[in-house]
Amino acid sequence: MITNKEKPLTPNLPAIERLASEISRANVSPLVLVHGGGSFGHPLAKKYAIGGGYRDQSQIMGFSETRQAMTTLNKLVVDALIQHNIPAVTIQPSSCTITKQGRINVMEEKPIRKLLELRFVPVLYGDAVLDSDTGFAILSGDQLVSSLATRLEAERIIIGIDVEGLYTSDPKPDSKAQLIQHITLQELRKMQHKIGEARVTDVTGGMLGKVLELMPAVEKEIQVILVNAAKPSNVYKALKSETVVGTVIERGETVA
Ligand code: IP8
Repeated sequence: MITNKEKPLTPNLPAIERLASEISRANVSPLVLVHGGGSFGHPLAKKYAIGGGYRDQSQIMGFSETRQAMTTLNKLVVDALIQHNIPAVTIQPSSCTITKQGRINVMEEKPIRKLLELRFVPVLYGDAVLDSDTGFAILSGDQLVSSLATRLEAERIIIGIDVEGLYTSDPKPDSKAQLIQHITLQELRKMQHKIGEARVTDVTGGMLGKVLELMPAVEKEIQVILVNAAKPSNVYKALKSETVVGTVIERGETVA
């Protein structure tokens, strides 16, 4: 969404600019922002198979390049935020996190807490990180959001995507696919098998995998809202807790 997915290393500057202005207008505090890798992180991570961990020296330059590409995208985001008068400060995930088998294992969160205390807006992103077992790994923005929200006891997580939310099936090939406007953890667990069944990653068009990553946060009673950030004002409305088309995920009744 904040990059042009078809073209490697190409930002979507109008989208970055618009989202920065929506976030500024909403004026929510405390706030932590996390962005993904888009066409900056993903093509390089794929080219050098960073997600699979260290195999040989040929990946070493690729790891550096992936990290550097992410700092380039992050700078564009933070520049736009600062221009809109948001006191944004980057926290580089790869400098404060170590994963174990791709899952966050060590995370120094004190600088983030301190920034929030002083009313800064910490900005993090999906990153290539060091891994205690596999050498390195890709830490997705989704895993980061879920873990951070839980650690910082966030009230809500707003996920800006380029579709309306979670669908019953992939809306691209399936015209009968319906937007799920509200789903509980229990209902989500029932959908979980769909991922296993499908040979392709995700039958709901990539969204179910994303949502499952957020389940640990929902379990802690943190509400998750998925909105189409490609549509102007959606992120603003979600930040202001106004009604907005999307998917709300809540813990619901205690799950047996
Ligand atoms: O876009 C992945 O983050 P995501 C970041 O949130 C990299 O999955 C470096 C590919």
